[in-house]
Amino acid sequence: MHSRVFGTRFALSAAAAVVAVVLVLPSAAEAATAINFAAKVDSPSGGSFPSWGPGPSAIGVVGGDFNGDGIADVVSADFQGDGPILMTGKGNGTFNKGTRVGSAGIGYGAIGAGDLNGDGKTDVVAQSWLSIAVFLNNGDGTFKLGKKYTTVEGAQQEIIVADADGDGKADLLSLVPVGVQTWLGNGDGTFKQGGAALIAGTPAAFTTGKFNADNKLDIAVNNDVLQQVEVFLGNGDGGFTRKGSSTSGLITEDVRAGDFDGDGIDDVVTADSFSFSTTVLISNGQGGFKKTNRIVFSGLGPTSIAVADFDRDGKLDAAMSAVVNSRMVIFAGNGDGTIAKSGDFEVTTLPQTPVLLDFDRDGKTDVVVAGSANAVSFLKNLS
Ligand SMILES: [Ca+2]
Ligand SMILES: [Ca+2]
Ligand SMILES: [Ca+2]
Ligand SMILES: [Ca+2]
Repeated sequence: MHSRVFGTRFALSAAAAVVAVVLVLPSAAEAATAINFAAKVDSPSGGSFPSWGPGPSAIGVVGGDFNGDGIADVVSADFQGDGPILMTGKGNGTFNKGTRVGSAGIGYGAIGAGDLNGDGKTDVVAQSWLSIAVFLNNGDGTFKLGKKYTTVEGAQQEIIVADADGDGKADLLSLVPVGVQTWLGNGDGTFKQGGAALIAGTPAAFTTGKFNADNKLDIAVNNDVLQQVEVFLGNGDGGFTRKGSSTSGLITEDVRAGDFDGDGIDDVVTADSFSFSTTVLISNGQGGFKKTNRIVFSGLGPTSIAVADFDRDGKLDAAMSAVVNSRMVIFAGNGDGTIAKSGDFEVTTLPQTPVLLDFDRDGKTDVVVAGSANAVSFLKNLS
């Protein structure tokens, strides 16, 4: 069932690409901007990840310092392999060959990271069709397999580490067929099932964020059936209450929170897979949205998006993978809730989740992305 859904998504994306190429060539207005990146530098993974192509997960790679040397690393899902892969950073934007985080079985397409047992070391969690696996970090980039939990994925797999109930212990939020399930952390790397955010439709992706003025963790979920983003305000106990919603694009594969208009409340940006658009929905501060800013034909096959301030002007920017032509599309934020496409850069084939961190330690946020060519691409920020 899963591979049928995935196959359909990709086939339709590819078909839509042919139409879009014809339509997009004459116009693509690009803003003048100070944001710029060097040509890609690839590091081979040494394995066969990520081998899934587009579809199964909104977040298939995460960044962080997993071996405690102060240099940013990446952990990637290895969908057809036996557990996630760690590639440690060399500090110059290149990475060492991958090592397996642990053996948990195949089908883990979604990855999350955070300190799950409070020892100050960044742990890894992965979601497959039917389970969640925990990998506890020994501190040197080796891990011990923790408990596994039974679940069922949504339209995609996605798992995020966050403190949903505000008790200082990391919790897990994961996509399920009816929305997002909370797993409350016990503080020792184990979890118990908590509240949920339920939607009428099929959830394809979600993001954590701050969608009203209180300090309880909120989330926004993309509903693939209604083609809209739905905001759920946190109850403070790991459960959520649905508030507003607004239309995103056609088959949105990813949604991320970020404050694009500088009012202190998160907005959302979506990668609209089948409409080839990128949509910013501006929050009203009460869990709803008040304005839509959409860039049409933003990229060929948007599949995943992430946010950061690339040029350090205090205005949030974004990077989006375009899977059909293997480009990383960069958007410059104007600070008023609008964004403009500032360029796109060649990356490895079938690029998935952009990871935005300072990988070469020059103080500027770079882009790293994994694709289907057994490599990660590094785009050095020259802004
Ligand atoms: Ca490191
Ligand atoms: Ca907690
Ligand atoms: Ca805002
Ligand atoms: Ca900026």
